[in-house]
Amino acid sequence: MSGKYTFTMIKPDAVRAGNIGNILAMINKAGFRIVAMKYTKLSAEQAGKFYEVHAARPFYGELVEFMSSGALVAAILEKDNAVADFRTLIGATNPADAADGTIRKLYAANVGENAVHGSDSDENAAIEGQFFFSGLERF
Ligand code: DAT
Ligand code: MG
Repeated sequence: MSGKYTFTMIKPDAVRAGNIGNILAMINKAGFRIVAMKYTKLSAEQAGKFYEVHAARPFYGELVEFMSSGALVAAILEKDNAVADFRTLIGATNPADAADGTIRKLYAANVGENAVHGSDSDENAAIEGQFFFSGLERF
């Protein structure tokens, strides 16, 4: 079982498609509480830093360009078993492989532009949350 917190972004493709409300409704319905949230945009440098672990991957340049291409919604979410349950809610990285009813199955176009981010561990959830939010921005 994972801990109580995870971190998410509603990515620029989903923002452009007008799906912020639909995705937040699914997050709420699945039982996550919003601890922190902001509507913001990353510079290429900031997106590069956020995805630094993927720097050696062939898609890194594309990923950084996409994640800095427009506004996104960043949030810290709370629920028992948050990391694992949120990964279940969003579905596989490639929407073609994502289960029916998942956020990526419903709203993602392809593996590169896949609508939402979800942390992959408690440790990364904490690091990613700190990237966007101070202690004063958490409730
Ligand atoms: P996830 O977002 O499901 O945790 P990841 O951490 O492996 O997936 O990759 C981070 C992001 O990088 C992913 O959401 C979209 C992009 N990405 C991953 N694999 C890709 C690929 N094969 N081609 C293009 N972009 C990819
Ligand atoms: Mg990941």
